Amino acid sequence: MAPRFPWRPLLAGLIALLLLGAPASALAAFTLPPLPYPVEALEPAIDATTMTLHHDRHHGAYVANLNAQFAANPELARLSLDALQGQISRFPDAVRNNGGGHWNHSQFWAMMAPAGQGGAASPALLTAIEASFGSLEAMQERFNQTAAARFGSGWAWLIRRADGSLAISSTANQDNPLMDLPGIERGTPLLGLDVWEHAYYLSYQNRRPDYIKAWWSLINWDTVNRRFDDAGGASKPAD
Ligand code: MN3
Repeated sequence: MAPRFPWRPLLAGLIALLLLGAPASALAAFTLPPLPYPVEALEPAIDATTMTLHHDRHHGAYVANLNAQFAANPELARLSLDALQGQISRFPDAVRNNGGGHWNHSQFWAMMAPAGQGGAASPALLTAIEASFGSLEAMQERFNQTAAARFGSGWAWLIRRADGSLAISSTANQDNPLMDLPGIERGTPLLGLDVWEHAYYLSYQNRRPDYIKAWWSLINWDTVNRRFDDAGGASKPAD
């Protein structure tokens, strides 16, 4: 009798492969989100080539490099991208830089919209801005100064502090206000601006202040309003 085809070991092997293989592939959990608008949608403030390079290559590299850290840092598999930010001090610099880069850029795309399509600041947010800065214009002026003054690469932020007040802050490299690191003012980022040269150099070269000014035409206030409400709005936390 001819030997039977080894279905049983083959099937066992396949099941083992699925069981062992599934967690391995699930480890590489982070994915590059698509832009919420076409690459040319933010022109002329941000050109299509910059958007393509910035999203596909720069943000794409942060995601790929973060996923490459799973083997050395298996606890990454148990954390959402949001939760990772608040525990970043436990991880090596490669996770800090790439995990921050992934979070920052994911928010950045969603905080922008084609000019004229981003709505306006809600009455609740405007009230909070006026309480903390005096006026919307004064907040923008403070933000612009902070973004222009960031030496080298980094981000400028409008944050909601835990007590409901708003503040302008800045972080170096790919750090952000959610990170549990010394020297970072903690808060919920409502608005963030990438002032790395890769974000503006093709159109603006060394004229970072012109990029900052043009960027205000792209604010997705609907997103900012929702982030403010989700963070608790103007209300102070219960004691
Ligand atoms: Mn960038």
